[in-house]
Amino acid sequence: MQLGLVGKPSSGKTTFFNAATEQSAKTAPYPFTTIEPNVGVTWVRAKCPHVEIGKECNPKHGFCMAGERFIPVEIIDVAGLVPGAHEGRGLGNKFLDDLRQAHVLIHVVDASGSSDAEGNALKPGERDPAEDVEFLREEILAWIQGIVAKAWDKAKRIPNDKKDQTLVEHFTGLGITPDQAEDILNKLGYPEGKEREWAEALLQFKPIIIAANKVDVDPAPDNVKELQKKYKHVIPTSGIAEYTLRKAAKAGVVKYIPGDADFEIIGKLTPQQREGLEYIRERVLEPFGSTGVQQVINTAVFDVLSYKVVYPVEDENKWTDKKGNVLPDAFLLPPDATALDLAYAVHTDIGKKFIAAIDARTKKRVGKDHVLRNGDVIKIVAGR
Ligand SMILES: Nc1nc2c(ncn2[C@@H]2O[C@H](COP(=O)(O)OP(=O)(O)OP(=O)(O)O)[C@@H](O)[C@H]2O)c(=O)[nH]1
Ligand SMILES: [Mg+2]
Repeated sequence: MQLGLVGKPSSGKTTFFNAATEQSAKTAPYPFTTIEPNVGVTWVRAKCPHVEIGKECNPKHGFCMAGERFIPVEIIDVAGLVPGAHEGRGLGNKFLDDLRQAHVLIHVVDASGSSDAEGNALKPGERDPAEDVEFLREEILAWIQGIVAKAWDKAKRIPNDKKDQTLVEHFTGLGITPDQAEDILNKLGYPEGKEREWAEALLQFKPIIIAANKVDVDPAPDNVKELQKKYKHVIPTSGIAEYTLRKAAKAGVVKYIPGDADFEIIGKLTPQQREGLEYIRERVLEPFGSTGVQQVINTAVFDVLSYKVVYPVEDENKWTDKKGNVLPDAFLLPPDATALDLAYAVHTDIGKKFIAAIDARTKKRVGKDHVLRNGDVIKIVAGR
C-alpha cells in the first residue's frame, strides 16, 4: 500500500510528509525545495481490538496508543508540479513516474491562496485554490496519457494474438489490475487516437483526494467550503500544526495522539511555545476538529480504497501468537479479501495448507471464501 503526495511547489507536501512520517526532510518557503523524492512510512489509525480483551497488545509493526492502533503504510513525496509540466515546464513531469505504484494520490493544495501556480508567494487570498485542483488534474492526465501512448507504441508492434495482453500488462506498472485494464480495452478499443479517453479511464483507478492545506491562514476556511462544494474528498489540513504537535509529543511536553481533536500540555514550555500551541488549538483544532493529516491518510485507505484491517492470531481465545504476544499483526487487505487471502498474507505455506478460519469473536468456523470484515480477529487453521 502506497500513498503519493502531489501538488504545486510550496503547497506543503514535504511538511505533510514530515508530519505523517515523523521525518525531517527539507522544507522552505520557496518553490522546488524537493527534487529527489522522499519515501517514508506513515500509519493508518484504527480502534485496536485489545481493548475488548483488556490486555495490552504487542504490535510487531507500527504501534498502539491509548487503544488506537497505528498500522504502517508507505508514503512518497515528490517535487512540485506546475502548469505545463508535461511540456517540460518547471521540473517537467518525469518525476511523477516515482508515483506509478501509488494507490491514491493526495493533492496538497495551498487553500490559503498565498502562492501562485508556480509556488511563488502572494498575499493570502490572491489565488483561487480551485485553479490548482484543475491544473493538477490536467497534468496528471497528461502524464498518464504519455504512459498510454508509450504502451500503445509498444503493443501495436506485437503480433495480434499477444497484442491485448501486452497492452493490458503495461498498466500493471501503474498499479492497475489486468481486469481493470481489460475493462477499459473492451469499452474503448485500442488507444490509437484515444489516448486521452484511455487516460481518463485509467485515472478512475488512481483516485485523487484533496488535502486543503494551510487552513491556519485566512482566508483558507472560506476557500475550504468552496472546494468542498466543488469536489469530493476535500479534507482541511494543517501540515505544520500536525508536525508541531507530534514534535511536542515526542519531546514529552504535550499529550497528543495523531488525529485527535485536542492535546494536553504536560511539560514545561516557554511562553512562545505555549502561544504556538494555543494558536494551533484556536486556528486549526477548534474550527476543524483535527489537523486533518491523519484524516487524509485514513480517508485514502478506508474510504477511497475501502481497505480493511484484519488481525490474525494463533490462539482464538487469548488473541495471541505462539509466543503469547497479544494481537501482534495487523494486515491491511483489499475490500474483497477472504480468509484464504489472509492466510496467504500471513505466509504462502499457510495459504497452501489452509483448512479453515475461526472468527475469534464468535468462535465460528468459516471457509476459504469467507469475506473478511474491517477489524476482524481471525485464527487460520492450516495443515502440517
Ligand atoms: N501556515 C502554514 N504554512 C505551512 C503549512 N504547511 C506547510 N507550510 C509552509 O509552506 C512552505 C512550503 O512547505 P513545503 O513543505 O516545503 O512545500 P512543498 O510542497 O514540499 O514544496 P516544494 O518541495 O518546493 O514543491 C514552508 O514554509 C512551510 O512551513 C501549513 O499547514 N500552514
Ligand atoms: Mg517539498
